[in-house]
Amino acid sequence: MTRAFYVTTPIYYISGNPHIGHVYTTVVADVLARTARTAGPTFFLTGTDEHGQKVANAAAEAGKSPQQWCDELVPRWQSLFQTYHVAYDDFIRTTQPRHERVVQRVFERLRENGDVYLGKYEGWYCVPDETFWLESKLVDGKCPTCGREVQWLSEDDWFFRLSAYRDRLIEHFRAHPQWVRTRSVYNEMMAILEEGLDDLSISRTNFDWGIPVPDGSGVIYVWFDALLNYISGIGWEQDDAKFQTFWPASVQLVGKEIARFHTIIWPAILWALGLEAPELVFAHGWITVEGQKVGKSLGNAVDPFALAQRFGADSLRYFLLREAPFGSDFSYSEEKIAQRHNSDLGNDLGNLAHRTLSMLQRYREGVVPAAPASLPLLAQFDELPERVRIAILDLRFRDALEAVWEMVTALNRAVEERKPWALEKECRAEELDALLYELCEGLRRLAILLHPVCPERMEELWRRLGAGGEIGAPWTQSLVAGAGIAPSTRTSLGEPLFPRIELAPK
Ligand code: ME8
Repeated sequence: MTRAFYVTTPIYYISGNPHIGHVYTTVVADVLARTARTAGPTFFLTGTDEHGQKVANAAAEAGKSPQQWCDELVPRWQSLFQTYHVAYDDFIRTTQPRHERVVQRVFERLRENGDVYLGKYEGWYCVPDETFWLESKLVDGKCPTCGREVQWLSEDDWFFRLSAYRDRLIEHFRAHPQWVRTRSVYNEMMAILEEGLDDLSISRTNFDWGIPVPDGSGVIYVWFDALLNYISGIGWEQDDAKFQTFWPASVQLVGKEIARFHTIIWPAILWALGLEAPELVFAHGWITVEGQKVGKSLGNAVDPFALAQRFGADSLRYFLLREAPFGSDFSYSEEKIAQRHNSDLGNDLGNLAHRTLSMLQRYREGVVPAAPASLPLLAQFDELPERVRIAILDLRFRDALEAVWEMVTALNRAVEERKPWALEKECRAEELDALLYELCEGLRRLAILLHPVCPERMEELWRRLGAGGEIGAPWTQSLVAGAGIAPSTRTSLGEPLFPRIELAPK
């Protein structure tokens, strides 16, 4: 049996509006989950990180209670993900009782086993990043990550004995050189480990928007709280069957700025609980605009609702996966999105669909002809589904799409070389039937292969083809085991799938 697949995104701070960076990680997780679901049990968790000083400050500025603020904002995030056709299995909010219970239980468990102890914290704190910093790490007295002001904290806090896990972390990194990707993040984390680890303060007493420390003063540090969503969201100590099925996570996706929390602090917490570390933490690069990371706090966020309306959610999804190898930074601009949309989706794929379906209308009244004895054009792509699946599950999205485009290109080339209009004129009906059938069947296979990336548009293509059954059905069966498009199926032409986008000249 295939092992179950569990993919997570970071849970997002709801201190402001979502932007394209949040869409990015969530869409990637969705593509993984949609692909994994065609092979076996899959769980995809995303959600919102609602505690901490940063959210409390944002609520106070808006004149609202933090809870009211969160309750009002969560639907915006959920509708954003819906706009981008994200099919998560669960959406966790850290203010939900199912999560709060887990955080308190973990805290108590670790206090009992000595991994959590009372001490004094004196040092610097960056509120926007919700991160503690040693004096020596500050750059010009400011946060080394985001460059903003830090505040001095002096509190009696609870500490997590992170330093005790250093050797095990180093061993784990050495034994599993692939468990943290990309390689540069792996190296960066190794360097931190080699430098040494301090224990981590995990409670705060100077504000109160958080999960209360059980039988103590203050609230639990937002990162300690937030990381635990990955296990509370699959029922740790609440739904054993589910938890056993899905833990350890197969892929935890994060932006590289929070790699340290996920590859150093998180495994240590898990080990303190007697649980396994995730199989893979993939820390990806940033979407940038004019060399700057897109982010709400840096003020260059782009409204993702407006982008979906302008370019189409599926075109954005395609752009995000195709533009750069997953892992590296890449710059975003409306011109680049429009270019990908017009060339790959419009001219290549959309045109293939449109010319096939319109020739079918013109020459065969929209009906799929009889299947020929063999499919020579498609035979060269019999291995493609497996190649694509392997590339996607290895997070090489660009490779996967390039492989699919080999087939798109081959089919377009076949139309140009074999000139169906000439076959029609010369009354070579059998040859024309064979070609049209192969093009239709090719489109059906393309719809399945691209469904994880462009779910809405591919479902539309599926309908136009009149293809029966489920588009997301197991790939190997529906693609290779002969369940091809049935002759006599009635197709429809419709408007272009990816209509051309003209950008106004600047
Ligand atoms: O860090 N490019 O939440 P957050 C690519 N609550 N991805 C980006 C991005 C960009 N410019 N900007 C944001 C938090 N992201 C914590 C996480 S998890 C237990 C707690 C994505 O709202 C990327 O995945 O600041 C990044 O790590 C995440 O959004 C940060 O979201």
